[in-house]
Amino acid sequence: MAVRVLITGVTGFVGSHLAEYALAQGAEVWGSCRWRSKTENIDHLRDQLHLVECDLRDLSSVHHLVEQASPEYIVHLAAQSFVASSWHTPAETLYTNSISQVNLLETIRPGKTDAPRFLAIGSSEEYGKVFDDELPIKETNALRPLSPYAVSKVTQDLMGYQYFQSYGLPIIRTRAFNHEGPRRGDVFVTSNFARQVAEIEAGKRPPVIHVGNLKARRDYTDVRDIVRGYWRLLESGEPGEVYNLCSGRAWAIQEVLDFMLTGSRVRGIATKEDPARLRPSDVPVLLGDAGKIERTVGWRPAIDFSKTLADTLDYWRERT
Ligand code: A2R
Repeated sequence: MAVRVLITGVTGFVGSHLAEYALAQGAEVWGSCRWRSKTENIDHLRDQLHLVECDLRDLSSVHHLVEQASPEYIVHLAAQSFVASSWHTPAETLYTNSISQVNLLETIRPGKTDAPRFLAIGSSEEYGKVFDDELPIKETNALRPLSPYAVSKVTQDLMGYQYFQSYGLPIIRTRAFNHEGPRRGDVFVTSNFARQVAEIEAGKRPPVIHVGNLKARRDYTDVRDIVRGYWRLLESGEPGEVYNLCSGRAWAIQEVLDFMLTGSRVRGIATKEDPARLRPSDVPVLLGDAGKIERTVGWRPAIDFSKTLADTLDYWRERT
């Protein structure tokens, strides 16, 4: 019998890749979307997915969603996912990210003996301020969040811990570091650079790339590796535990930019700093240790990040 998986936020960047992966594993895939959700990421999968309309902030809609899908696995991806937006909408970010998850957990709690295995999606942003002697970051590191988004993810993470402790729900918590690839929203830096380069190549904008903080260093993994890791955790992660997903190598944003410029078909593209792209406090370095997930479920990334960047650039070239 095919395993039934419910993916909240299936229309999003990660959701669409996870849906592809789950279908390839032979799973029956259910997903939540909103009436206004853009479906371009999943249009190619439409006839293989069961879609249920649901705003996760509404408890009765969440009851309906879970009843319809009757899942054995839930991957709760839906969120206000963008750090930069969270500075402008802190209340909405905290509300959406915490209330959506508590609605799901309250819905599965009464039948806890046969409750679905639940993946709570945190983020490396939860670590926030990290000192040099704490690198690479293990799951035991202190959480010192530096943005409203990060606080919302700490809330989701600790809520997962509390529901596991209080009710024994099979909740596995994740803290993925940056993940990129085709379909990434253009508000995220790698995708944004790729889109700008593709538009310059197409003659749609002058040969100048607008940039923010190029010094920040991030641990990047391909989204296709991340969803494979999520699936391994669904199958055999330890409930109550938390897992980093990362590559263990940090790229400066400057290196990402250099890669895009070198790969561009236009020579001599200039860069210009845009103050609107700088944040009130930015995490300088995020570099993770993926030893725990590797020991537990045998996962490690397989796709080189230069391929991720090249595929992202091609994605924007096709769309431009
Ligand atoms: O905003 P929509 O309608 O396009 O749908 C987004 C969905 N979403 C919601 N779904 C139901 N009720 C809500 N109140 C609600 N708010 C947002 O979450 C979309 O389908 C998904 C977010 O997709 P992306 O922004 O592309 O996020 P991404 O990169 O796939 O991140 C997945 C997870 C998130 O928890 C992030 O915080 C984490 O990975 O890094």
